[in-house]
Amino acid sequence: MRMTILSPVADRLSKLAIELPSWAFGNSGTRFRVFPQRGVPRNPFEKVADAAQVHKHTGLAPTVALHIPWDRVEDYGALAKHAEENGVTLGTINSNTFQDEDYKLGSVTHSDDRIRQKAIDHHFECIDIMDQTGSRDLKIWLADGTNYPGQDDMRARQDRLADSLEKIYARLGGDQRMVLEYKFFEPAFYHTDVPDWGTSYAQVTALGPKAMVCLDTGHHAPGTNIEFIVMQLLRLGKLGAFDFNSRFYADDDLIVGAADPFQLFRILVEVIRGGGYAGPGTVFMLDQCHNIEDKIPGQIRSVLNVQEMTARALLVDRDALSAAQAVGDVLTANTILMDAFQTDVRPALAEWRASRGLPEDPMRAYADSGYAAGIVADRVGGTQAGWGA
Ligand code: PSV
Ligand code: MN
Ligand code: MN
Repeated sequence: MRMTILSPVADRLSKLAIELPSWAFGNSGTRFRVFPQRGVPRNPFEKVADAAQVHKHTGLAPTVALHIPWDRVEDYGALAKHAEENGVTLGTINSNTFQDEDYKLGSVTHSDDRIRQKAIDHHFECIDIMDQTGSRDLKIWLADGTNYPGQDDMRARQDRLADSLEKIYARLGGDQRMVLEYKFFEPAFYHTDVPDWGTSYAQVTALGPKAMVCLDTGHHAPGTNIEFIVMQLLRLGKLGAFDFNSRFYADDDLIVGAADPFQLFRILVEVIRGGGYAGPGTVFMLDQCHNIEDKIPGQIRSVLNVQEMTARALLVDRDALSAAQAVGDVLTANTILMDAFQTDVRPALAEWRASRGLPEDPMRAYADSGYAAGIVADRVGGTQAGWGA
């Protein structure tokens, strides 16, 4: 690669890896309507094949996260082999305790021991699956909460949560981890049992080093300074994973970097500053759905957005920034950050791709590949993604 603005950071840029959600490839929508698309996967094998297309054209997405039971199969070894044959591997296993009748009033926080044990057992099943897929991480997001003040004892629920998580944690193998995701509301509207990073942090810290926090960028109140939370969790050694997506109003799950690219940049600046970039500690995942746009190009655009903002964040002149900060030069410090954000890295990224044998324009390469027409012709009766439907 000839010298470009990215040459000084090219090696670090090549370390970027983003995990794709299997559920992004199935049909999804809102509670108002699901608009089905032709050619969507009919099973987890086809979801993995579609995810592999994203990696093939971008080199950025080597792993695929599964969601259980949506991605339940007879033979997980066969699914892992299929992934490898397609050039990717299976990543995080997501549990799901939000679609079963029994969990109306809670899952791992439920006051009924039978239901609580059922939720714990589901997580044991997820860990068994991790053993077969070779996945390291179990991701737990809980819909648990209440709708009305007085509906239940929030403190007792927190205690049951701690107890359940302890049992799940005890099942993890030596190299396995758990990440606990927080969300401030929905589907519960009065209180949520893991509403914020502080609660997640308190719960995982009580468990031990294999339990970490998962930060979903769409799970905060409007105006929240998410990069501050990123800084704090990295400082505390507990930022286990991101679920990247964009929001305008609530849990919108739009394409990452689409709504507020500057926020994504600021988050990535703190990730790099805090040592969370490209190490084993903090996984970059997407948690998105594509309700009205095509799914594979939607995921390609998403990983390219992350790459673009990562490149800009890597370009921040750290030494100059520290010097300006040290002397309290407010405007210079701000200018240094904004210079990096406002750098157009797209031409240099195209060259960076070409130098690695990747298409300069992955969106175009996918469009020209004929894959979309192939799946439309081959697949009839695709699956519901399971979320938002
Ligand atoms: C909940 O809103 C969430 O973001 C959790 O990560 C779930 O695993 C995911 O959605 C399901 O799509
Ligand atoms: Mn999420
Ligand atoms: Mn969400």
